[in-house]
Amino acid sequence: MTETITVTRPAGRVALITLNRPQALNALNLQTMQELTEAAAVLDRDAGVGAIVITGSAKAFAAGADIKEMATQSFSDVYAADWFAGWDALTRVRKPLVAAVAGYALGGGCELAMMCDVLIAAGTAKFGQPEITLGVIPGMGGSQRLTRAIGKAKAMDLCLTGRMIDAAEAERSGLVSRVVEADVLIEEAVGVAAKIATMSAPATMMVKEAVNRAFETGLAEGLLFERRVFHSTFATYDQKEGMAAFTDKRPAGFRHA
Ligand code: CO8
Repeated sequence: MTETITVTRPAGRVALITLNRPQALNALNLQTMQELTEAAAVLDRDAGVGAIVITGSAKAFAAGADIKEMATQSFSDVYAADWFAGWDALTRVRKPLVAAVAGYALGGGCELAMMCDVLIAAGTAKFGQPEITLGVIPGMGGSQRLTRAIGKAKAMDLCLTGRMIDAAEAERSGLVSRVVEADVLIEEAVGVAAKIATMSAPATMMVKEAVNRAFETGLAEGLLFERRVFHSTFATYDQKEGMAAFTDKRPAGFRHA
């Protein structure tokens, strides 16, 4: 039984996952992450499903990660729990994912849409990475997938200013593949998924794998990531203790936090 999403089967081999936290504009809390990734994994294993559509409401696809849930977390909390790493499960779904976006797709909402393979927007869609206005940066792939999708100049613009772009600009930028009227969004997205679901199942998975390969990181990026994480260890007690213990020639008393 899920509380933050609903799962339906609107057409033969198509499953539709609808985010369902209207009171929070579908803000993505940990429960949503768990329910959505689990539902997608179950559908991925279901031989009767050929493609999966993910959508929100008319007002909001998702207005970001849940700020109220995050607000009081410490560095140790988010680091130890590896916040947002659970979303990676969605990118391991092998069947094509179609995002149907109406209204706000902000922060984690934009990042969730970008984890999908085909992104269809209603004319009402608004995309943005407003994390900078909260004093943080994108944490679910926004700085990486957005840059690959729309290029450095636009990604820097969106991530540094937090401004929103409308569906037309998102299409011009290459973020979305089609823009449709809001009242036919689900119908169109389900139609695209139904068409994909008629194709060879292994071929659709191979296309997905092949296109996604184009997004894989190279050595330089991996090294930069490693270096930045290395830098962040200097925020911990254990780095100070470990290095002091070396100098003092004694065993380190790590707190692991
Ligand atoms: N989280 C929690 N609650 C939210 C969120 C959110 N992201 N967005 C909206 N809500 C809630 C509001 O608080 C409000 O609840 P309540 O009625 O209890 O006050 C309800 O949804 C309705 O929202 P509004 O009244 O604000 O609706 P409006 O139509 O006036 O405004 C907006 C709509 C413009 C979308 C506005 O709600 C907004 O700006 N939301 C926040 C958008 C945002 O900043 N998103 C990015 C979040 S951060 C993120 O996604 C990644 C963080 C990565 C950090 C890494 C850390 C490890």
